[in-house]
Amino acid sequence: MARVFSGVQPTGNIHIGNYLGALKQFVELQDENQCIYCIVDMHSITVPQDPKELKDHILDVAALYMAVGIDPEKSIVFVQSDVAQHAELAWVLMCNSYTGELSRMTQFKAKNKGRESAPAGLFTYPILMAADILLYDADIVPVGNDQKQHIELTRDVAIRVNNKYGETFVVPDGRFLKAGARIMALDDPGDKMSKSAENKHSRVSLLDDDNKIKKSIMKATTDSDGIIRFDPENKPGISNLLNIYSAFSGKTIDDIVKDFEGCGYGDFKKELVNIVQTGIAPIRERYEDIRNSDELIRTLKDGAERAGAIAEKTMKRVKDNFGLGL
Ligand code: AQP
Repeated sequence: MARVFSGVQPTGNIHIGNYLGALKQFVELQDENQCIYCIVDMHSITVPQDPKELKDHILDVAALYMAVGIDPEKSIVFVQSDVAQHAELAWVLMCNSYTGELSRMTQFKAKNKGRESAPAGLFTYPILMAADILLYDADIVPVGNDQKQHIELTRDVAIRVNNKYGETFVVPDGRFLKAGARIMALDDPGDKMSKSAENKHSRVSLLDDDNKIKKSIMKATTDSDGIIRFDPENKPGISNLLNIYSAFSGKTIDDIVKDFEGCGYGDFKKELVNIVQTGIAPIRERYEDIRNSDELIRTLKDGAERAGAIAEKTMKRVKDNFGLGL
């Protein structure tokens, strides 16, 4: 059985990009693998968070995990800051990584745009992510395309440590889906869809009601030639919508383009609204029940205990190999 690890930041409500790029894979993988899914709250504080909102978002994301189909009987689900070894291992890895490689990370460059000085945590974020993954000897890391560079860095650091200190870490592989690997913002298809973007119509969140879904999709930026064709380079807006359509319907993009031959963007968008509303409604309904149940906290505490036991074993191996402690 392969070990799977991944996480989502509690920085807001999960959107269809997170769902199609990552969460759908989380669910697919849990029958055949040992899966560990984390709510990575320590990552979220690399940018300022309101403490009360953060606490709520942790539980929102946890409830959404279960609502999309993650089963805590099959998978371990927990909150990152409840397992102290994440921070402990991150320090060890930071001592084995370089400022040069971290400054090449495109996500850091994007989040740091326009600032004179960045929080050190924003800069070292990919190392905390490497620690999350390596702590659990993960073989597979299901993520969206935006995390490709961070997975590569994780592999580089793992190989570097193994070469220097002897076999310490499993070298993981990223797992990326074809249809949902990179969903772009609805208002600007040059940017990826993001939880924390200011314009709420840039995304569809899993908790949006039907009205909001309709508004956001109908307002989505397209182009002026009005022809439904998949061409991400020259027609990024409609290509993004085709991608979303394909991921929700399971149809190939070629088939969708054929189905809508001769139709305008308005007709296509109306059908997309329908498909997304239908896909999201059952998740939203399940979420309400789960979010309001006492079971949620118990599940997360139990998950932290199970994750902590694995993390402790890895840290013992790391400390032994590095000569740390008594
Ligand atoms: N637009 C996207 N398309 C496909 N996959 C995506 N992911 C994120 N955005 C897209 C994947 O979702 C998982 C969880 O992401 P995260 O919460 O750890 O952080 P992120 O990548 O920074 O996501 P956001 O939504 O953009 O959050 P903020 O606004 O807080 O930065 C990851 O597997 C990611 O690849």
